[in-house]
Amino acid sequence: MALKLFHCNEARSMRSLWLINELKLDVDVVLFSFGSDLRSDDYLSRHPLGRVPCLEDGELTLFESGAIAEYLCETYDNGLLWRAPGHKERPEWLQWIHYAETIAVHAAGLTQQAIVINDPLLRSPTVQKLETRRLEKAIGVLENQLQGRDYLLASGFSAADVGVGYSLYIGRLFTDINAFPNVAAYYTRLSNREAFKQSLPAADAKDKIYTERNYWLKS
Ligand SMILES: N[C@@H](CCC(=O)N[C@@H](CS)C(=O)NCC(=O)O)C(=O)O
Repeated sequence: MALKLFHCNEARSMRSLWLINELKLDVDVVLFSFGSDLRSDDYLSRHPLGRVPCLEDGELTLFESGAIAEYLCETYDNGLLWRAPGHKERPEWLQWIHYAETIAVHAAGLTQQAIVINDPLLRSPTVQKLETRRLEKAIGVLENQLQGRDYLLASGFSAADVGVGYSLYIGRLFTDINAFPNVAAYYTRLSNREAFKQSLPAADAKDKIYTERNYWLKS
């Protein structure tokens, strides 16, 4: 039976979709608009906060993109993306899977400031500055980690790169990642992957969260 993924274009559910595509699994994508679609009683019965992603696999319903990544790897991995318990890179793999959210929360805060809060007068330049600085600090950690290697783990590409790669997909809209040469090259490497491209919004998608390339130029 196919997996079912509740998804909004460019939201954290893109992580789950990208990983499902890397694993070449069958999936039915339920595509929601970002906003009121997520607050139906039906959807709230799956995700109590009405957020994405949410994954259904048979009887199982699971939310939180990091947990979904771990579940998909331990259930369906083809031997490449998981670092199983006992693997010497296991602790590091877990660390980077979850570090993805450390980056994403700053990008999400900036999304709220630049997009969700419609009225520019209600936005806070102080919050924007602070979140941008914290985003850049978090990306700086990747810059060091990627010195002399192509992916976060020495052994190569893994699900951790999918999680972090999504965070950079959003983060690069709020700061110039070219200031971090290792990260910029890493992001290019990730965004050239077929599975990444398959997780992007359709060319004619109307429900995109991000309609501009450089939100940072405005703050
Ligand atoms: N830590 C959660 C975050 C989930 C989350 O906040 N998703 C956002 C999209 S990126 C969402 O659904 N927001 C809708 C809302 O807050 O109403 C995860 O990684 O799954």
